[in-house]
Amino acid sequence: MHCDQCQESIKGTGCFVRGVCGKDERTAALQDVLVYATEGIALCAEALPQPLDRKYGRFISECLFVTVTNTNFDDVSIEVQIQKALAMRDEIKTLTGTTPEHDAATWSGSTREEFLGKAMASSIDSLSADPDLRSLKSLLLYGIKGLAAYTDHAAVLGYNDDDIYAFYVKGLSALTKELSADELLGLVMECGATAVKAMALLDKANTETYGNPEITTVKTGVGTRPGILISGHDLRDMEDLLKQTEGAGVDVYTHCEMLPAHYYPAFKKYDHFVGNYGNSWWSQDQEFESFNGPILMTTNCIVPVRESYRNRMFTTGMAGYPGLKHIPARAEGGQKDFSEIVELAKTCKAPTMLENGEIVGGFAHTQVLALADKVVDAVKSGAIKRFVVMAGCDGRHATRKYYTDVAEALPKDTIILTAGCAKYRYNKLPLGDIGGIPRVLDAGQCNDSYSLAVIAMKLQEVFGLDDINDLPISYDIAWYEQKAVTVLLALLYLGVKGIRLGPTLPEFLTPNIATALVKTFDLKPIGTVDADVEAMMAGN
Ligand code: SF4
Ligand code: SF3
Repeated sequence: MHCDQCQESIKGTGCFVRGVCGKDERTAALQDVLVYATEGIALCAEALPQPLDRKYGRFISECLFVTVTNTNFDDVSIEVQIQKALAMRDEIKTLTGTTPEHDAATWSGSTREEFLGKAMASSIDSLSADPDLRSLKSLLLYGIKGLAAYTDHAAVLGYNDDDIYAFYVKGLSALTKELSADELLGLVMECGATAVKAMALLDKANTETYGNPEITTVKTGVGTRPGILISGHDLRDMEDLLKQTEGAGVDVYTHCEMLPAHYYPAFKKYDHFVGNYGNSWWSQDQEFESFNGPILMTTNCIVPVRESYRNRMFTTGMAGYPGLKHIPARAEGGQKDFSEIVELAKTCKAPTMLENGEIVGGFAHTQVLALADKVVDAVKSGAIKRFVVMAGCDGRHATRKYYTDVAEALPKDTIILTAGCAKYRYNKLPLGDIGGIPRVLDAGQCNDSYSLAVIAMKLQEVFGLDDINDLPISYDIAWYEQKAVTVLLALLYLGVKGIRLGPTLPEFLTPNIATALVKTFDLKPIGTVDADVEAMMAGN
């Protein structure tokens, strides 16, 4: 195995024997083969007329989402997905009457052994013999993986964009071709452009389905009734679960990236939707234990499951873990059946209290723009000196304390704009407000980083600036998995310069490619807290 797709890959080289995430060699190989199978679909689909039948795009979204860090560790479900992918690829060949001359388009197999026999050909090392070209192809692939996750969420709510599906064909088939660095860089930028479309599509899907997020105070304590804990990013699962638990005598709590569900009007109406339990994904092994009731994991991030809660943890959607019950997909127009989870919850103890406070959030673009006059006045009067975007992912490493320290060290006349699970490093700190505007404005999940871009573009318009980089906004982004790569590419495509990226720059970037990105986009690694805060306050 060789995997280097996340920030926690073993330093300098990637993971070779077992991932820091818990992914073993066989699962890693099967995930690589699944990606390779989607490259085969894309290669064959180049001969299909556009727009593609959406079933191909939707299926590619699902396959790639399976391979996002911490989403699926279940070899059996990955094998089923590979079988379906090969069948789909062959269906396309029948339709077009042509077969591209590449192994990704011609190989066949149906058993685990045959799939594992393709591990070498599917590995990231086979993308190119040239380290810089392999680096660019990795950047493209990981960008497309995150894109696929967001596109899948939108599709679950009935929203699709044929341009995104067309880009899958272009981007994934490019991974099988010998292209120049300039051609690959062009595709990486096109991935950023497509990421903006995907996040806009998901924003539309979420807000048209569940309403515009509103300023909300979420409780972090617990009640006396048994609870169900729901984590991950899938709002449609949230909807089904809330409907099926109404009047059942159990409460529903969010964990990690599901916290922003509380901000949507469609979910606020449920009295039994009571609060958020715990922190970000990596502390789940302790928090799931003390929750005492069933846990539903709708997407990433799963950490190796402890015996103490194994029997009450469930996966659904693209998430999977060996030995856990998986709730099957909903029939067209129907709901998923969460009855087993609800019945189990009724037999469980209430959650053990971890804390008893509040988190304020719901500052997506409509809510912030509703406050635009107040925000603009505060900037003009000097009450707000600077905005610092600290969106992205959280992770296990102690070095991420940097983000807590930056939040605390920033002067009191700064506002932190956040989205994603990165927020757990500072969203419970008493940072105060500026004239009633909280100093931490949480737009929502990582995909809601789109909201932060919309807010920036609106401020640019209000202040009549030609360049988005002239705004008093700095970017201090934390990354972990591939969705953050996608968000980063979207920001670069939008012309944002001078982004700090940490806690480390991606290992899959070779020194040459990292230097090129630093030169073109002024992308920076993080430094010390004091130096970074001083530089950001000076507009650097
Ligand atoms: Fe290693 Fe990250 Fe890959 Fe897991 S996802 S194997 S931790 S690089
Ligand atoms: Fe977090 Fe996994 Fe990336 Fe959606 S839940 S931001 S890491």
